[in-house]
Amino acid sequence: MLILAAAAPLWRTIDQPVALKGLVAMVGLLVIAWQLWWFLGRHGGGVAARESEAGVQEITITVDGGYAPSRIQVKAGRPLRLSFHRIDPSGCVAQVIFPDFHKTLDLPLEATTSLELPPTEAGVYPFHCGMNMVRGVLEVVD
Ligand SMILES: [Cu+2]
Repeated sequence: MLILAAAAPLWRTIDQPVALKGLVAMVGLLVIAWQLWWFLGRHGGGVAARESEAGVQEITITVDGGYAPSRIQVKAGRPLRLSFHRIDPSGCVAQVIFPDFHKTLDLPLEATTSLELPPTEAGVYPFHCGMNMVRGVLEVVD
């Protein structure tokens, strides 16, 4: 025999004050804005590489959920050595790619791996992880 439960609904709408609805919507918009900034925005100005006595520009970039610094400023026409120190176990950042230089660098965990780049013309040269999710920029200025 089939017994139908009394017509109590499984859930019911609890009406909330407009102010609370507005607050929840505002928080949602703030989270969206923060995500856009986090993934797409500029995070501060570039950090300049320092120059060794041999005239090689050098900078160490920490790889931990992102590149720190993620904007690197170097001078045009001088050789450059970028050292990546990876402490992030995520496989996402196990590679860094410099498309403009046709260079791909494997980054072993808990190690510092260096990439030498030839003297370059002024310009903006992005780099990114193997999946193009984590990004940085090399700014070469005259
Ligand atoms: Cu990735």
